[in-house]
Amino acid sequence: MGIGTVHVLDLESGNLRSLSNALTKLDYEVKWIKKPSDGLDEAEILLFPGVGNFGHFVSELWSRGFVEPLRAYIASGRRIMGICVGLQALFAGSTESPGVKGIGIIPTELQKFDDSTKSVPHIGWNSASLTNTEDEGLYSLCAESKYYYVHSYRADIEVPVREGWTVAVGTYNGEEFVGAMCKDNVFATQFHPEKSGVAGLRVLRAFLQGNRISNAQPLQTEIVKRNLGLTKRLIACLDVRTNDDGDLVVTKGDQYDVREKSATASSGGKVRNLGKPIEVAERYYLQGADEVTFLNITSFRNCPLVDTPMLEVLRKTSETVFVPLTIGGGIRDLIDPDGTKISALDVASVYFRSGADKVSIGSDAVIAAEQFYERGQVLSGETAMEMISRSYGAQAVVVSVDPKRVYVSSPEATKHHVIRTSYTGPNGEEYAWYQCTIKGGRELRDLDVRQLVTAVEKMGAGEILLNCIDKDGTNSGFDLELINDVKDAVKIPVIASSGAGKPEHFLEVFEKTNTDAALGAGMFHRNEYKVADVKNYLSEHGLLVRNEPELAL
Ligand code: 1PR
Repeated sequence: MGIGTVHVLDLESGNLRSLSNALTKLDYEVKWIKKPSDGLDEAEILLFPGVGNFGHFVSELWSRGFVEPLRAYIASGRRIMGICVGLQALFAGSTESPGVKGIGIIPTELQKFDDSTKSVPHIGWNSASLTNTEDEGLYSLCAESKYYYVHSYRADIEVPVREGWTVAVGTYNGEEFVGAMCKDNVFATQFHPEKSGVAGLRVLRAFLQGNRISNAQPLQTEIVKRNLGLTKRLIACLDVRTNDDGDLVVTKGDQYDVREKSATASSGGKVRNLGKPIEVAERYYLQGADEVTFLNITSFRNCPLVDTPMLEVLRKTSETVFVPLTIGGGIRDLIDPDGTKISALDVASVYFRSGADKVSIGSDAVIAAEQFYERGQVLSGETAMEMISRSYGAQAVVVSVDPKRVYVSSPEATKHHVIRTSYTGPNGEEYAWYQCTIKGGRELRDLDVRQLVTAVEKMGAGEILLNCIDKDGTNSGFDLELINDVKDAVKIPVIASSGAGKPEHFLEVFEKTNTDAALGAGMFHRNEYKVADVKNYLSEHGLLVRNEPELAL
């Protein structure tokens, strides 16, 4: 028996499992409301979560007859908390979906972030700071904490403040936005408290308990100023597969070869075993990882979807790990061994329902991009990326890229986009292009990385996970030339991956490229460094990172 009951609006959008896990962790029992007659009348505390596209979400509210009952609920004085698009739906509308009316208790529209100087969507850990010195603190929001955001449209603070709302602000490269806001019985956060580690759980708990000014943080302008803005995001990645004994293990390759090298040792030739996925993920969460990514690296071998062991890994991990989880490997149209066809959208839905916040698409994205060019750069509307981002939002779709360097003597020697490289090729070549691969690097394709990333951005990808086969597992640092080239080509955030061997490599990639996030694997799996070591190092060198000062709830 929990300590209380909370009603949660369920419009089947995105990952409600994480919210439910967070509420279970806080000892609350969840009652789902799919239609107004599901108990909205008797609700005393209502959570109103939303993800994805404003128009899609708000149209669902209208078509299920929720708008008037929600207005009545709010007017009754009972507590309600909007989350992400749940906050946005309280506004009159959004330029994301012209003509679609929101609930409208704040008479202004959301605007898109300016993407001329920064990546959009705004993804990652940012502040929600009370900047009005009269404010006494709000539902445990802490000036020193960071919260997880993912959105492309922002609510301006001016109108809510004028309308008497208490507003906690975030800033993203000079643009301010509402991070959280409160007036009487209505509280809303643009960030995801259920994905914001301990800091987010504290906010959720304070709201559930009705402690509006609990743990009030005296406003210290210096702390607020120092902590403003988006942090550099650090991601721990777990390549997962079944080993020769049939166990699901975290592994790590050298340039994608995950088998032990020594043929004489007893372990020679076997799949490297670096731990159990759920335990390893929890360890990185506790060390301060901003996100955890699982890549099911042998996904191209068919097995029935419902038996995919990664589903259980996600379910269990999401019970204890309260930061975003990405799952990659096998996100494409599938045919189960019994002949049942399952669309990529349905595959993704199964993963979201099991606790994933994002899906990462590798091979299927390359094939889709090739077809996009064959059609003369025309969208089909039917690729996995397009379908998943239409239903769940672009932020839920990551494209994982596995490129290999190809050296050429001059730009004319290839039809592909080349870079001039300072690491010359084996025959002194000064130019290189990056060739896309599929099936974990096993198959080379006639497509360069720039063609791929520009095509998938058009198809609705929200983020690029940029691996590099040449650098993978080498501990020699990231391929800065590749990262700069890709950053140059797209507006969506890029995660630098492959080659991290020590904290200095993370500092280098953040200083010498505009990457939005960086990912490490081997150096963490081998216990050479903890995630916190990297964060401390970056912080000592003046970079803004998320370092939760207090881990106890
Ligand atoms: O093609 O959609 O089924 O997805 C398969 C996914 O599995 C892709 O994302 C692909 O990158 C990944 N994958 C396939 N084979 C391998 C392999 O290693 N044999 N792993 C593989 C790719 C890349 C990173 C790695 C970093 C950092 N792993 O996630 O962890 O390179 O490593 P490091 O810091 O130790 O250098 P699909």
